[in-house]
Amino acid sequence: MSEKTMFQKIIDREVDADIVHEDDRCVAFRDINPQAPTHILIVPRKPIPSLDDLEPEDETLVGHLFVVAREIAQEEGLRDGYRTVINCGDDGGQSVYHLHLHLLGGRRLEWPPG
Ligand code: DGP
Repeated sequence: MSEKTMFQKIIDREVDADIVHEDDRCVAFRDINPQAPTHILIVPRKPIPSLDDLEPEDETLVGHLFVVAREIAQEEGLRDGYRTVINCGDDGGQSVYHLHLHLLGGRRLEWPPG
């Protein structure tokens, strides 16, 4: 069996994280290296490595991640907007191979990304 990712260890409560939301399908916690005043990762419990590994059966799960992102954005008071990002693969800047949705806000974010 392949080694658990850091996010799987957080989901399994083997590694500490600042968890802000948890339900039967996902866990959300603050990024250890925040790029904005609010930087939260929304991670499905299902260990899907990346966006590129999604199956048709994951459609509802991915939608759920975005609904949770919106709920957390409201709780965090991100009234002026926020950004959601999924990095995919090496060129997409993915470093942890357990699918996750970044929620960033609390400052004006630039576009395009580098
Ligand atoms: P990505 O590059 O899209 O794969 O984003 C991975 C993010 O995960 C990155 O912003 C840093 C964060 N991260 C990595 N390891 C840990 C950890 O152990 N705890 C927490 N809270 N975040 C982590």
